[in-house]
Amino acid sequence: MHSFGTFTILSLAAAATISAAPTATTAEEASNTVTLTGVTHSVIAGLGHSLFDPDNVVADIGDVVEWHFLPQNHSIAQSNFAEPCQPLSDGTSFFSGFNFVTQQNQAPDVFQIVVKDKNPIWYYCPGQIHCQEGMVGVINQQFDNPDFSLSKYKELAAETRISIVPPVQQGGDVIANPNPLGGF
Ligand SMILES: *[C@@H]1O[C@H](CO)[C@@H](O)[C@H](O)[C@H]1NC(C)=O
Ligand SMILES: [Cu+2]
Repeated sequence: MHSFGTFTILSLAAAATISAAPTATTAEEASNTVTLTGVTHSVIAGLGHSLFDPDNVVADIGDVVEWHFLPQNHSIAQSNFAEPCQPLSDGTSFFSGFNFVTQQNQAPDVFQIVVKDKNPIWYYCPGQIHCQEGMVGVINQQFDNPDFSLSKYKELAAETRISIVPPVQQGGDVIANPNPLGGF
């Protein structure tokens, strides 16, 4: 019994090491909690070097938001409104990892998330000083509340000194581009 306990602890340690590696929520897992609508919103990451286009997306629950990556080394990470350029403090931020490096044209892979509720989703590129330069975006901004606008979020982002890269890739899927012309 005692040695079994030791074995269990070792197994848990091994499992903990594995789960620290990048993981992804699949659309299949997501569809357990929301019904997918089949609608995809494409966003270009890296337009004019460091912008998102469109940077303001209105999506329904069950829609997919899909980022396509232009040169050179961009990434997608979730923040809250008041603290741009850094991940959520509760560790739940989605983060695509830096998996889209390309010197020209768009990267072969895209990043997808499923919209699970109608709350605003604020996000940024944690590469270099892109967030400070305005590489930020929102899904489902509340347009009737000017205190929480995308332009205000950009102002707050420009005032930060550095960007923080989230520690864990999670909360979405990195997949081969299913929609090469999406967003272009
Ligand atoms: C992309 O940027 C990230 C964050 O700065 C860095 O860790 C990574 O090495 C970069 N990748 C390449 C290929 O430059
Ligand atoms: Cu970037």
